[in-house]
Amino acid sequence: EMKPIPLTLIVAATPSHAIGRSSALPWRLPKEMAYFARVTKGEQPEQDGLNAVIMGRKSWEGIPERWRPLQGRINVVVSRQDTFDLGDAPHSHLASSLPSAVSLLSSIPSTPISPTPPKLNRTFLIGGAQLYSHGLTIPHPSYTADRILLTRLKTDFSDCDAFLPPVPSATKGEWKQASHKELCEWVGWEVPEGDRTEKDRTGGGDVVYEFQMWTRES
Ligand code: FOL
Repeated sequence: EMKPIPLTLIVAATPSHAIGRSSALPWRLPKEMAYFARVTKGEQPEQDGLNAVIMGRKSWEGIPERWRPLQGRINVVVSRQDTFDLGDAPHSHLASSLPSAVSLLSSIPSTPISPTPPKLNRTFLIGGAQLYSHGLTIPHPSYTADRILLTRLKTDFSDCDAFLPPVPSATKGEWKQASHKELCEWVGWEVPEGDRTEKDRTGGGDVVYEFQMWTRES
């Protein structure tokens, strides 16, 4: 019996749980994106290894090419197309399902560039809708989605086509919102508390959001 590896979902969602439009984010919020990058890279004082991000194929395609793979993190892309082309991105891997992505991470192969496999620190599920839904609803012995870093946007966006599934409460324990202090302790640095206002750089207006953490007992 193997101990399930903890997965942290990280997501920004509107009041109607919208997360995406045409494989991309409906908004451009540089400070919110900087939070995503800083949290997923990780800066725990004791951190030795690399964090990993697992994402679906459409999410990979939605990341601007110049940012792919997400630097300083092991990237795993989930696609049913076994020939899907990731390019020659370093630290990037293709898996056919979420369980395969997790199992791949537990045995990262060494490459000519990194003759020793990097030590794996935290693993984040970064979307999109299909993968969040799998992570939250389908139990598997190899992993447990026990934490959500939710950026709760207080503004809605039109024409979205991807939504966060309603967080299940009946199965596998209740989700509880952690305190701001617990969020800071978990990420290892001082996260801004309460409502933040940032201008949407796609040309929209001001967007108000809050950084939250939710956890459940596995
Ligand atoms: N979670 C949160 N809180 N916000 C998000 O925007 C978000 N986005 C995704 C998943 N979870 C999220 C998936 N979409 C990039 C682009 C799209 C994307 C995720 C990441 C991206 O370009 N990231 C770079 C940019 C860093 C920067 O601009 O500062 C990175 O290095 O992470």
